[in-house]
Amino acid sequence: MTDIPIDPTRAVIHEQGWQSWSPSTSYRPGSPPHRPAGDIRRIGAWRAESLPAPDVYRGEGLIAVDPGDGPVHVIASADPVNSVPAIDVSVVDSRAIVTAADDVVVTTYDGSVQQALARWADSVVPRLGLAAPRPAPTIWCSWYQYFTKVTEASVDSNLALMDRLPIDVVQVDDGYQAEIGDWLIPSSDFADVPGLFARIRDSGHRAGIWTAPFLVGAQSQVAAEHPDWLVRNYAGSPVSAGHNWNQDLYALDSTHPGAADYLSTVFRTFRDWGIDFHKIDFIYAGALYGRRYNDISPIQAYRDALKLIREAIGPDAYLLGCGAPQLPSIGLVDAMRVSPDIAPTYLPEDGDVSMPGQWGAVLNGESRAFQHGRFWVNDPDCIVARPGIERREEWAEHVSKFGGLRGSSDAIDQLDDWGLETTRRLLSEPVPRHFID
Ligand code: 9PG
Repeated sequence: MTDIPIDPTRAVIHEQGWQSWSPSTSYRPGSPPHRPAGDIRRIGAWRAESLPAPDVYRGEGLIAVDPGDGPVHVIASADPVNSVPAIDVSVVDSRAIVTAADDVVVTTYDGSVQQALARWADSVVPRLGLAAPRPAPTIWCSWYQYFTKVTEASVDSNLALMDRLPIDVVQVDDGYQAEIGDWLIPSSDFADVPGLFARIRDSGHRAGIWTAPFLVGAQSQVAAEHPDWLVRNYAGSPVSAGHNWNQDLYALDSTHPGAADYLSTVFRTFRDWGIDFHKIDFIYAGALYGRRYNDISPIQAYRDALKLIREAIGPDAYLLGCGAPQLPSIGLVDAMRVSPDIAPTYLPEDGDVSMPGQWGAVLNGESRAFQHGRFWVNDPDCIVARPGIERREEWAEHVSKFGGLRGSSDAIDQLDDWGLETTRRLLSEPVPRHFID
């Protein structure tokens, strides 16, 4: 569709990944792009419908080519929130050959790749009539210390020490619920979920909760009772939304009136419990291809579902997207996770850079810096500063430089002097309006 002359020794190609965890980074021609370690990873952290040929650079709705001897070319969807075509770049000698499945627009900008992407984002803001994002609260999150083993008692014990840190919101992550999809049924480690949120508020903090609202676990009650609420393929089987928590995952069909009602009830209930911070996770599942009750595009279904959640949580609640398609979320969230998870280890477990580890978290946090302050507040993932976190000093530096939303995720009694001091500093620092001017 277009051919860009390049200097192959100096050129750079910048891929934009589909969702929060999908690697987004720059490559020199000839260096192989990161690719998923297998189908489960592709569905759950890359893009289910997208498997580029080897030796092709692929951006989802957005890719940039810096030819090395001239202005940066930004190739982007003509309608980035509603249509996210895969855009491929293959390099042949001194040419970058761009092909795309749908309408894309090529614009050239002077400066670095990040500056060019920032200029492109600047052009999107007025086109969509986006307001400047609200400043983010500071949060404490249970995940990176307790993972799924979180208990009501462990949250309470941190609540008792919370005045050591400048925290606005105490956010309970994955683990309070009985199953993935059964958001109003407590796990056996939580005797009184609404009571816990009341105690959080009584302590002077705002209350936050994690959900994966468009996921339905195969072992959940909602899957057993409402098989008609699942997105299906044309053969009639539920579409795979991946595999995690030792079970197959399906996608909730938010266009089904019963499922839509259920989603509303869940979030209205949380609102009644006094919760006004929502981390909605794994929301790529709302935009998977498949057969839905209403025959609308996956992205349309996704955007409608996010609006439904906003309606239920109220206009003042703070909404953080995670595992979220990036471009289709513009205008619908206050903050956005822009990276794979941070983890105690630097490298990801199975070598797949979309998986938890500081390496992938830093790559994406840097590559998506241009989004901050334009589309939303960038969430680089939580500060973890306790002893035992590999290369914790480097992580703190990254959060300081690229952290829009600032959160802490250590058990407070595990922090040594350096950890406590650093966490306090990162939570108190002023956050710039933009990371890239
Ligand atoms: C809770 C966590 C935390 C975390 C999120 C998300 O592909 N995977 O298997 C995969 C699992 C977990 C994960 C990301 C990917 O982490 O980013 O902050 O909320 O869920 O389960």
